[in-house]
Amino acid sequence: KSSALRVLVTGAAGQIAYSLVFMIASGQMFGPHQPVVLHLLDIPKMQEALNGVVMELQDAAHPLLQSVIATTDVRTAFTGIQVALLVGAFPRGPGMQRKDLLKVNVNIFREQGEALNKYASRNVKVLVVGNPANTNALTALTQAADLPPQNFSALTRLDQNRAQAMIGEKVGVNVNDVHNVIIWGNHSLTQVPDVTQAFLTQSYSQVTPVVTAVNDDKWLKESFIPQVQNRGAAVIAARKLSSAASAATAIVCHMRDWLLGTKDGEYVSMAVYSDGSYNVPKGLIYSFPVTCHNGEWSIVQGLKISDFIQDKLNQTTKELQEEKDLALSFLSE
Ligand code: NAX
Repeated sequence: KSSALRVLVTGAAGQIAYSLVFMIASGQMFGPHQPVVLHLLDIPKMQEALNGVVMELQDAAHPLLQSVIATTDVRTAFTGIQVALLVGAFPRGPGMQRKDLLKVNVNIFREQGEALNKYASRNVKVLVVGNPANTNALTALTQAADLPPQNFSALTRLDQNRAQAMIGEKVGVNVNDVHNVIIWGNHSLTQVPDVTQAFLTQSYSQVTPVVTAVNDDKWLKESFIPQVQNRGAAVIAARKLSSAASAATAIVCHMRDWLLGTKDGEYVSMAVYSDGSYNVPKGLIYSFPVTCHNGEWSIVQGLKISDFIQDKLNQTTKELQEEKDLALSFLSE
């Protein structure tokens, strides 16, 4: 019997966590034979709500859940963790400037980066979900000098899942038959959904490029891309709350693929530390197509980038570079 994996979820009294912690406890993230200890962190004013989540976890009676540590103390939360799902962040209030929002979050992720460096397992795998996710991941990474930058990532899998579902809907195939849609860059409105490498596999029939199956360049450029970019806003408009269950599902996909590996011939999108691939400046946390084996990701190399996509990559790169510069200026204050 394998020993329990220590998994931290921050923002544990929030919306996404309310789906996520039950998925983890039920074995969907790490498989049906991997026991877990959940470390749950939220801020002091959420302590009571957090206690309620613990009660429900107990009542769900999942056999893989060995124990729960629910706390508002950063050190207790981060000690010995092997997986860190950093979901909590400061939300953007009405009238709040992007710059002010970034500053508050730089302070949160500075503290959490330091805590990772001091208290977490040396192999800890970190996924940042709280927005601005890419730059929050970069902030945490800069404070964790003793940990490899390859252990940090940010979530763009929800964007990928949205894009694949939209293509499946358009051409009338199950989403499971849609492969290798890429999300490049920032988890923001400048993200670049790219179907140039994507293909369909319908059971027992030929592999077809998505571009051929859709056969509508105007739709791909003028409807599909903005619809993926704006899907989060559409959910907020409808639900009066941001995406939560779909975000939790995407977090499960991201971590499962990272730890247990991607399928042969298939790649997934993860925002990771740029090594300069595709002329993306080194050191940005940038969403790339990756494959994963033995708990390590690698960026898929050699894909052909059209001028249309390259122009969009330049815009998302510029935005991430600006966010990085701003975050570094706050860190040096
Ligand atoms: P909620 O506001 O429901 O929950 C956030 C929780 O985080 C709250 O309970 C809050 O008290 C807690 N929190 C705040 N600061 C904290 C700190 N320093 N330490 C620990 N906990 C802290 O938000 P929810 O809907 O769960 O979304 C969480 C984050 O995910 C938001 O930043 C949101 O923008 C982001 N998202 C990112 C997505 C992505 O694809 N990267 C998609 C979904 C989501 O919008």
